[in-house]
Amino acid sequence: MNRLFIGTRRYSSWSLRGWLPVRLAGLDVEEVVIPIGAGPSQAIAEATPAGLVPYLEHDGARIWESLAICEYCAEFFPALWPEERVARAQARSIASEMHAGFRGLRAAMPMNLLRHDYAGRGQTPESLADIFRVDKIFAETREKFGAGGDFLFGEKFGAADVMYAPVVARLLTYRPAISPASQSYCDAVRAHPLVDAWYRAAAEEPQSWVLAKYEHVQ
Ligand SMILES: N[C@@H](CCC(=O)N[C@@H](CS)C(=O)NCC(=O)O)C(=O)O
Repeated sequence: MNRLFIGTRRYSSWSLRGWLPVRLAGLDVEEVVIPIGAGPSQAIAEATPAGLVPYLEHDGARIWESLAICEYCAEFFPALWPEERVARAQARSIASEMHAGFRGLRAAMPMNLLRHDYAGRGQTPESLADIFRVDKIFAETREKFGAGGDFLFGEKFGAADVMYAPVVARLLTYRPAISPASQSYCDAVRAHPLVDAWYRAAAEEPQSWVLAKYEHVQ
């Protein structure tokens, strides 16, 4: 059975990083949504190898970790990574940097897609340092590799954009000061049809999945 396990769309930033490449690659999978809870979920622990979503089962392969899901999807849809070697190296580096880091940002500014305005909240020295670095990554990457396109590596929305899409969601909700170039990138990511589809599905989720800890960020 081909299945993609994801968590609550409004909060689960890692699930978005798994879902986007699966959809970009056009894999035919059934989506299984397991609502995330205030603490670790027994249902997620039972359904997935590492007790984490996203988790993909596809034609006998079992893949967990969002970056591994990106790599798996790129086997079917190589355009997830830039074709050119130097650009591809940059894409892999910034995607890995996201996957392994930015803990200050993630802790202080949890993703909440349905909160349209948390302006000024979540600003800690650590989150602001991470945002400074993200802003630099967006600016440098687009300047060197963007070729005037909307996304990090030009016209194609690829794996690096996937890894930063939940960061963009946070920047749009918490509205820290970012450069105009980063702002226009954020607007382009938000307007991408798949990102928009994820937001619309998040808005359809039941009220009973709302978690107080993500609704009262200071
Ligand atoms: N490094 C993992 C992180 C995955 C992760 O932390 N997922 C969270 C949801 S966003 C989760 O499943 N938490 C366990 C739970 O809620 O029970 C990845 O890249 O996929």
